[in-house]
Amino acid sequence: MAYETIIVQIEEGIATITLNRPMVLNALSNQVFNEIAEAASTLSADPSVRVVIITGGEKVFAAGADIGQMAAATAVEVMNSDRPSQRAINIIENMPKPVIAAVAGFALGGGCELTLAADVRIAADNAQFGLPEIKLGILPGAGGTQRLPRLIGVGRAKEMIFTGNFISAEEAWRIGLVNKVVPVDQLFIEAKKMAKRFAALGAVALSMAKSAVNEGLKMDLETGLQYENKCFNLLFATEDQKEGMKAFLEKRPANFQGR
Ligand code: CO8
Repeated sequence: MAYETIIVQIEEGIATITLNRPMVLNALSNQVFNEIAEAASTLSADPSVRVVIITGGEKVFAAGADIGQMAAATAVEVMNSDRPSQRAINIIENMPKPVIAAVAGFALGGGCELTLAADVRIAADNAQFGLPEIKLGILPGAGGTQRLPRLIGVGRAKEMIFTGNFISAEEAWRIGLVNKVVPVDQLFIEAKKMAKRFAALGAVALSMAKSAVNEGLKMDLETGLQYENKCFNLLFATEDQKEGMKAFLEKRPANFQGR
């Protein structure tokens, strides 16, 4: 599929999805969400892709869902739409490989919510995060009311959701919303560095570890521990487990094949 609102590049097993609507600060129209969903599904199924980076470039991540597109919608239209935003963000969250959000500039509303579906968030020092939906008379409806409290705790999440205030990259790091803050000119270098570390590891183990965390968060502790145990057991059927442990015992780097 030829994309019009995103750019997809693949280099040495690392795929980068770049949001590309600079004139409207990468506002996320339904077309953008549909293209993200399509790209993420394609990259999920491509065994040569080990890690995915999602970014908006060095100036802005995304200033939210496209307000122009939503302004005149009726409740019935919104209810009956197939919710491209939720669908795309869920696909990103459930990709069977690590997803890194590399965030510069504004990550607002649906843009912030998109970053919450990534496994790791790296912020440039010019990044600003916020859920300003409340100021538009709506709420963060692309997962923000659910994923944000799970990530940073209920109190801080409610403050962000109820005030719509933007927070700096430093503050986002302090409250655990982002993993790392780097100078903006280092953003892609750091994201690639982390992606390369993931890419060198066993793809099946990474995928199972991601599933154990994501699915486990939906379960009570006892069920989650059982699920973790099943994932753990299954990894002993992989060549990567044999190779990883053999390499350790032979005091050499492991050569994982992703099977
Ligand atoms: N949607 C559409 N266009 C936008 C958006 C947006 N979210 N954000 C910015 N733009 C456009 C502006 O209209 C402007 O266009 P033009 O040049 O034609 O006037 C252009 O981008 C540049 O923006 P500004 O001139 O406003 O730039 P500033 O630097 O002055 O301000 C801000 C930057 C502070 C980011 C400001 O643009 C702003 O407040 N944007 C809106 C932020 C916002 O409220 N985001 C939340 C949107 S709602 C949402 O995300 C809901 C998600 C869940 C539901 C999903 C269902 C689809």
